[in-house]
Amino acid sequence: MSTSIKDRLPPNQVLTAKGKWPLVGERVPRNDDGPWLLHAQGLVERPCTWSLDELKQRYPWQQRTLDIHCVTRWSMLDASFAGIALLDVLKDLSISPQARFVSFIARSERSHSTSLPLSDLEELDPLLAFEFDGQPLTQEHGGPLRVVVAGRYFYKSLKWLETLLFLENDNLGYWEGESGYHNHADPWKEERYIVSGLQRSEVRRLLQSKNLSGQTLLSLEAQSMRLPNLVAENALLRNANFQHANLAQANFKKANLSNAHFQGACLQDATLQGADVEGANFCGADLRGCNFEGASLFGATFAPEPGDPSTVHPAILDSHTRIPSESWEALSDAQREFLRKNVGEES
Ligand SMILES: Nc1nc2c(c(=O)[nH]1)N[C@H]1C(S)=C(S)[C@@H](COP(=O)(O)O)O[C@H]1N2
Ligand SMILES: [Mo]
Repeated sequence: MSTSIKDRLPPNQVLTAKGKWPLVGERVPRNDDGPWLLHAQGLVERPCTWSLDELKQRYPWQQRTLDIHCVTRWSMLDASFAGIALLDVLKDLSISPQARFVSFIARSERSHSTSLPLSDLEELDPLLAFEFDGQPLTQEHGGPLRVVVAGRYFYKSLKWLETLLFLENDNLGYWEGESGYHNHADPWKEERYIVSGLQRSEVRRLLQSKNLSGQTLLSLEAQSMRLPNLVAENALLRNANFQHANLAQANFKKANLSNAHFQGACLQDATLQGADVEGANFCGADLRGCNFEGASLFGATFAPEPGDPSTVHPAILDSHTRIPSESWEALSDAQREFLRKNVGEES
């Protein structure tokens, strides 16, 4: 990897395999036959509505080549988007002086949203994108119209934009509220998560019971703990720190372990079936007999990436380790290569 590419990767991000753009979050917009309109509402002098054609005619067309950084650790460099600048649209609106935030709301079943402070817009210069790589955005990637905010984790880039809502007080976005994603989201400062609100004593009690099933414990600290046979089915354990922990035969079925740290952990005969391990790090972990069937592996790491220090060791696999090759798709080239050599035949 050339130094210039490394300089463009924020801390602890990995490049997606070439030409791969993972799908994250909602897959389809709300089922609605009406024409696609964009609304500006809330603290504006006059609410506005545009059709997509009006937007394209009215505002200068912009081509941007941007780097995208997903909170689950994959990055896509030099993504080429085209559309119009949000700042150009805002020039046409008289936004009330007491407005301090814009909430982007999606035409989606759960009215998915995310927000930005108005004071950050000048610097972030969000694009209202219609095209990717010279083609209309596909529906699953937010077509016909999505927000693209370079300089923030990709959850700030809303798919299927329908409403710009101007607010005095912030309206915390869907992922920011549901999953503890950091509301500022600067990838260069690694602002991924806010930490769990649970008391330390409560966390300790749960760990001692060895049963975390169904619990939500963001950014759990369990480094070097002895937790063999831990049961954590369906637990929400984003960003958990399990480095060097003993998790032999642990049951993490359907758990959310995105961005969890398993470096040097023992996961012998553990099951991660159906788990979300996006962005999780398994370098140096003992994965003999470990089962990843049906797990989601976007951005997961099992072995050093090119340029990593020599202190990063690969995971230990054996013929009983199950990492089905269907799930290798969105891994980086280096990770797929490692699995190809070490999972034996593509199981
Ligand atoms: N409407 C909507 N927009 C969304 C999401 C979502 O679930 N719904 N997920 C966000 C997240 S977490 C990411 S990483 C990107 C993923 O966009 P992609 O599926 O095109 O890669 O969209 C963001 N915008
Ligand atoms: Mo994301």
